[in-house]
Amino acid sequence: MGNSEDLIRVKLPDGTVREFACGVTPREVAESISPRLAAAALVARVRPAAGDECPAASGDEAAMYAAENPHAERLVDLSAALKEDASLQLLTDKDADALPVVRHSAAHVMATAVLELFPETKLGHGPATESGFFYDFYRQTPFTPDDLQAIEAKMGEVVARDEKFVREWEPREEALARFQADGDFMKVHFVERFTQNGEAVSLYRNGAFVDFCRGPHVPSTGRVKAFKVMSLSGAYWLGNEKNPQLQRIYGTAFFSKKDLDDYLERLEEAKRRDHRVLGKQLELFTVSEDVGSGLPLWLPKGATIRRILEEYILERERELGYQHVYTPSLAKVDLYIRSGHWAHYHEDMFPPMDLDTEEMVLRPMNCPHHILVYESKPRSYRDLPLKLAELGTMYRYERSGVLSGLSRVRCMTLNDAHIFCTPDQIKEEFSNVMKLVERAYRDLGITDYSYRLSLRDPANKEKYVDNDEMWALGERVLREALDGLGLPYKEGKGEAAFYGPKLDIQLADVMGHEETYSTIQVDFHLPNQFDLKYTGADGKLHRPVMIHRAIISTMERMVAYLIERFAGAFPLWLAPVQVGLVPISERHQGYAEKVQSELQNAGLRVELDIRNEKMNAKIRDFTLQKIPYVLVMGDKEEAAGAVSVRTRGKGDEGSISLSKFLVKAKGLVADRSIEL
Ligand code: TSB
Ligand code: ZN
Repeated sequence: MGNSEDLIRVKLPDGTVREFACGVTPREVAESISPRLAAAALVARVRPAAGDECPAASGDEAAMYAAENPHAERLVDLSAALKEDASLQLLTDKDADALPVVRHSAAHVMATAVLELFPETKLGHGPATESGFFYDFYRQTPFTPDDLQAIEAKMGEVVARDEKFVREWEPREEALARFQADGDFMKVHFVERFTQNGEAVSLYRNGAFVDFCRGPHVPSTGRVKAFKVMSLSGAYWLGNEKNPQLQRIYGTAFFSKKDLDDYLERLEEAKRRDHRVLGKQLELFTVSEDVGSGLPLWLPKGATIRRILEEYILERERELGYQHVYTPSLAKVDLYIRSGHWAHYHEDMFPPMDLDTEEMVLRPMNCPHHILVYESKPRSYRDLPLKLAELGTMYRYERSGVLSGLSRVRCMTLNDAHIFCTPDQIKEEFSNVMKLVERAYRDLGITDYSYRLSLRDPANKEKYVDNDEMWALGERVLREALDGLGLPYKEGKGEAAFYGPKLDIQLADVMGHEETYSTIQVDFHLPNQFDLKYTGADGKLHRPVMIHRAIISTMERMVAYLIERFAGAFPLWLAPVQVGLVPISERHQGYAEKVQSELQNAGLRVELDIRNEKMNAKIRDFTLQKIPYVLVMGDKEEAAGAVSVRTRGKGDEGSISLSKFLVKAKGLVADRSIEL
């Protein structure tokens, strides 16, 4: 496709176009620009000038091995020959897109090390993942922790040898015969699945190691600068338990030692905050196999936090004119057929219960029930906006692989409401909901959040109501509201509810992993399905619009977040036990009980430790429970009507009068202060 027989035109990111001999490599182009760039480059991004502009294939298994689309933008080795006019960008460790290439190259380094140490091992595949890479191995003997260490050390040697990654081509039949002869059953499968008869298959060699792979890779093993072997898990070949069990070794790699260290530090921090660990340690919740996965049991202390949250949000909603209802957690299947849940949300529902007279189903959402409350009497424009709210318990059949502690469960209670309003009222209601979200986040100490406009995936017909006009309208309304409030947002295709687009509010954990918490959804579908009406000022019947909204998400997910946000050290107003009391000896127990009842009468949650233990042991136990205040009482305190205060995170703050302590503590609770 060059201008003449032997020349091609290469367009660089600054817009300049240069001519090179056909077959020039990105490395040679880089060298012609600057030796520094050539040395820093890891991989090249190429977009053929003649090509359509379809985006580069993503890293899933198929894309890794499938034949390259010659016209797509793609990443290529620095040693790849360029044979047509193209735009070219050289990626260095400044480009996030080069990181998966480093990680996949690290997977080859790992496989090299494994084969050197354990030559009988058979290779599966080794893709980059969001947080690193893995490689699947088949070997009868399980790898031990010592083996993993040896593998990591050997990887260090492979990196130090700085072997070039060289791409080679082999006729398919020869490659297959070789893999077959070696018993490489997984490679045989990949070659058969991802290449065609008569083709040459793509191999990558470094030193003596060869892998069937499509690439690209960094230029040499030495460019894998910072890596770590992380963990080992089992996986069945092709996910089928009848197949041999593979050993999947996970690793991670970064551009630099510093990036790796930062990541490992964050990982430690995440472990320290893990709500599943803290939930156990602080006695907040438990999951019992006798009940089932995804069905947590709230222990008294966790239930206390939840109750406070519930009361908090109910109070805010009452102030804003919401009306609270109670509705049952199940309904006839017909209700969900009518709403469209049955057609579009079936997979997320528990199977129905077949009763003699009817079929019932656990509700996956509360909306249909609230719609029936709306319908319980004729409504006029004067009733609107009508805001029906409920801490609604619902059930979703989440796949067992995605369940996690409290953050993703199968039985959940949502701070739910459905606002029935006229089209004119949408904007104001939307903005009121946003204000409430911001208020609640402020009170809960949540500062880091982002907005996502969740749209449907128009290609996925089963998952969404099919009505283009309605989707366009919902999207426009949300965009206008967002722009009106000046809120920055990103878009999430395929993240909408089946009945309409959503504005989701995303919170990230320490590892940067995002989940949706608050959500506001504009819905033109359900009012139609249920033929909802109100009498307008004109005396005629009109169709209301529905806004679905959740402020503090499900109690489960929000408590999971708060546990991690505060690493279990809750602000005073949320702490299940706010004050721990430690009498210095038995003879101070009477005074301690007096202090206890005084604090309790003031509405504080108090625990008195009367075990026959040393004072220091009691203080330590309260401290481990992350209780905000520990009050110690001996002769001196009793005589003065005082308490000796140990504040969480601050230590011994000396004696103050009980009344002063009370005023301070009550003030912090009333202000919902984050600090003590
Ligand atoms: C807001 N009908 C609407 C409602 O009126 C609705 O149910 N929306 S939802 O499907 O997006 O769910 C609301 C919120 O529940 C989500 O934003 C999310 O924060 C939370 N949630 C969803 N699934 C789970 C789950 N499996 N475990 C815990 N919380 C969940
Ligand atoms: Zn709803």
